[in-house]
Amino acid sequence: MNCLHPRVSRSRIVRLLTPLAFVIVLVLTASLPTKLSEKVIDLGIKTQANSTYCDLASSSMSFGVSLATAGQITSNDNWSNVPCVEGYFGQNLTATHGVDPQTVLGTEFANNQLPNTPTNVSANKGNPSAFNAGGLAEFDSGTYLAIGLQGNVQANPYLVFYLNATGRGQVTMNYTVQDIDGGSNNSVSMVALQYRVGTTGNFINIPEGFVADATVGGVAGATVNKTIVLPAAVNNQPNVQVRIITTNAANSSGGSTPDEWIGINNVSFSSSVLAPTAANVSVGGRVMNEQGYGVGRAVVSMFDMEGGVRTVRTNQFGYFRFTDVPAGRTYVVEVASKQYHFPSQIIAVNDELWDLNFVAQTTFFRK
Ligand SMILES: [Ca+2]
Ligand SMILES: [Ca+2]
Ligand SMILES: [Ca+2]
Ligand SMILES: [Ca+2]
Repeated sequence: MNCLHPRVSRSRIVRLLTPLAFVIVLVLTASLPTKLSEKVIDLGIKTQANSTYCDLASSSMSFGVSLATAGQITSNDNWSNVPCVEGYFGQNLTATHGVDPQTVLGTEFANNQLPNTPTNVSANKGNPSAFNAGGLAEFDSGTYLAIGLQGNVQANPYLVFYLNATGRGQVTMNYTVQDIDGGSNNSVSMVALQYRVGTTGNFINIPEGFVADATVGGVAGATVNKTIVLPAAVNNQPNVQVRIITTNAANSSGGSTPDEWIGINNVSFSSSVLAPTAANVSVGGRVMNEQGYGVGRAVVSMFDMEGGVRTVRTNQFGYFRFTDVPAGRTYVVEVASKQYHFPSQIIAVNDELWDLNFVAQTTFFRK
C-alpha cells in the first residue's frame, strides 16, 4: 500500500538542504564584491567637480563682476553661489616663470579632476595694485570690477566654466580680458583659453583664445574682447569644461617679476540648436518579373528633386543598391528593362532602405 505521506528521514532532509545552503552562501558571496565596487564608484563621484553644468538649451550663460553681482562671492574660496563657474589656484602647475599657459593642460588634482574644494578666490577686494596674494580675486568695488587672475611662484590661476551643450552647436564664448592693475608691476601676462569634454584628461588649447600680453606696466585699462566659437567637439556634449588660465608671468626679458592682475569679465556663452546632420544611407531592393524572378541588368535610376540622377544596374539576381544617398530627401526611382515595364516609385529616404522592390507590370499588349 502506498503511503500518502511518505516518511522522510532526517538524513534525507540534510541531504536536500545542504546543496541549497551552499547555493545561498554562493549568492551572498557573489553579491558582496558588487556592493563594494559600487561604493568605490560613489566616492569617485564625490571627488568630482561642481557642479552644475549650465544648460545652454534653456538659456545662454553669462558671468561677470558688477555691482549687481557683488553678493555672489562673499567669502574666500567659496564659489558655491556662482552657478557653473569655479576658480582654482593652479598650485605649482609650472616649474618656473614665463611658461606659456597654452602648454599647461592638466590640473593640480589627481586624474586632472576638479574637486569642489579647494577652490580659490579672495572675496570682496577693491584696488588690485594694493593686493598681491596671487591666485584669483573678486574685485567688486573700485575702478575695475572683474575676477582677477595673478600668477606667482606657486599660482597659475584659472577659471572654469561648466556647460551642458546637449542638442547645441555653434557654442560661442564672449569675454573680456583687461589689465586691471595700475601699479608699477610690469609683466608679460599671457592668457590661454582651453576646453575639454568630460571631467578628466587634459584640456585642449584653443589658439584663437590666446592673449600674448594682457597688461601694460604702470597703468590699467588695456582691454581685449574675445569672441570664440568653441570647437565642434563640444557640440551635443553634456559635460563641457572651458577654462581661462594664466601662469606665473615673467618680465619682458624672461626674468622673474611680480605679476600684474589680469581681469576677466563679461563672460557669456550662446549657442544654437544643433541641426541634425543628414547622414548618408544606402537604398536598395530587387527588380522582379511577374513570377517573382530577379531581372538582371535592368537600369535603376534615382532622381533627386534638384535634377540630379544616379543609375545602377541590377545584378544577375535582380538586386540593386545605391550607396551614399543623402537622407532626409525625396527621390523618384525608375527601372528600365528591355523586356519589362515597371511603374516608377516616389520615396522619402530617412534611413537605410533595403526593400525598394519593383515588380514588372503585366500589360495586355504583351500577352
Ligand atoms: Ca563680493
Ligand atoms: Ca598694468
Ligand atoms: Ca604686460
Ligand atoms: Ca611672476
